[in-house]
Amino acid sequence: MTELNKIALNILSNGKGILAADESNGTMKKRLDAVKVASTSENRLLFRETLFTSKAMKDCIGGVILFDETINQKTSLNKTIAETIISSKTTPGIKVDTGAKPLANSSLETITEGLDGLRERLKKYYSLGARFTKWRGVYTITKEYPSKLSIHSNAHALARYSALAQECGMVPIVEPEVLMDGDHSAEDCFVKTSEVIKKCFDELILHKIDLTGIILKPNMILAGTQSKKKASGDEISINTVKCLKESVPSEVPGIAFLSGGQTEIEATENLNLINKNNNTNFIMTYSYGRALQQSALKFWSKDINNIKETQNIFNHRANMCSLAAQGKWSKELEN
Ligand code: 5MM
Repeated sequence: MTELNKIALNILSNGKGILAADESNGTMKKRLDAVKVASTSENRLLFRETLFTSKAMKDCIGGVILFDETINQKTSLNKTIAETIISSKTTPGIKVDTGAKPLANSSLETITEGLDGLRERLKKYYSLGARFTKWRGVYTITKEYPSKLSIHSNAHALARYSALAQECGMVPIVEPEVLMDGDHSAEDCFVKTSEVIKKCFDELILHKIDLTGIILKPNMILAGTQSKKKASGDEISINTVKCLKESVPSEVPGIAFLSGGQTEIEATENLNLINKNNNTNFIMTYSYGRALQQSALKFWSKDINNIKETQNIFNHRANMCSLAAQGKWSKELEN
């Protein structure tokens, strides 16, 4: 077992998953504006420290994806964020892309940037305690998109990023996110997601990536948010497993889904069904941002010093996700 494989398995095994707390300041401002809290660095730290010191960190969270600002902050006890996360036997990780920018010659689509100077940034993050990294490519479904150009160029960037992360001793999370926005069908989502993921692995293999030392972070196979025909939980789970079985090489140790705008319950229920229908050797777990934080953030915004109750809400959500990652969740447990 390589060191990278060990890190990946540590993050994903035993019903654990990933807390995606890597919202850039722009996204965090949107989240905080929505609950009427000022988006200052102090408030961003206060909310995140509340989550990072909760009980669920020990029981349910194998890794936390951080944003650059957060990994450089110190907690109220004057500990670094990485130390705080490691003290729960959880692994700190870091988002290293610098965002999705308009793609030249297909400017309604995006290409994720951040390769310039990446080797040096990775070394700095390693010295700060990060042992895994994240890079997200974003794809939209319409009649003409995602274009071959966007599928190819984002896969190429994901592979170059992965090679640099592994060179530096860190596990790359490869996140090709096919967005839920649009009126496309679940069948369209299946076809496009399969094409996107297959192209990512073509490029990862070309760039000699150790596939046992990566984590794939894909979307589930869902109909678009404006589609008239929604897929049932059974359809979502069966098609998601089928898509991944056909598109992901068997050496990959695990898959950690993004929630992508599903409600907390939808994301939990679908993950549970995916695990019930999982006829692969891949670990299938969560790497949720909104579907782990939403209720906690809403409660916290009413009283930002009520750490205990905010943590209780987060603990519950993380417990539910952890049960879903083992196929042991049921609706009754939500009460
Ligand atoms: C946490 O949000 C991440 C994106 O932040 P920026 O847009 O500010 O870069 C995002 O990559 C996230 O990790 C995934 O999309 C999963 O989050 P959700 O909320 O979809 O589970």
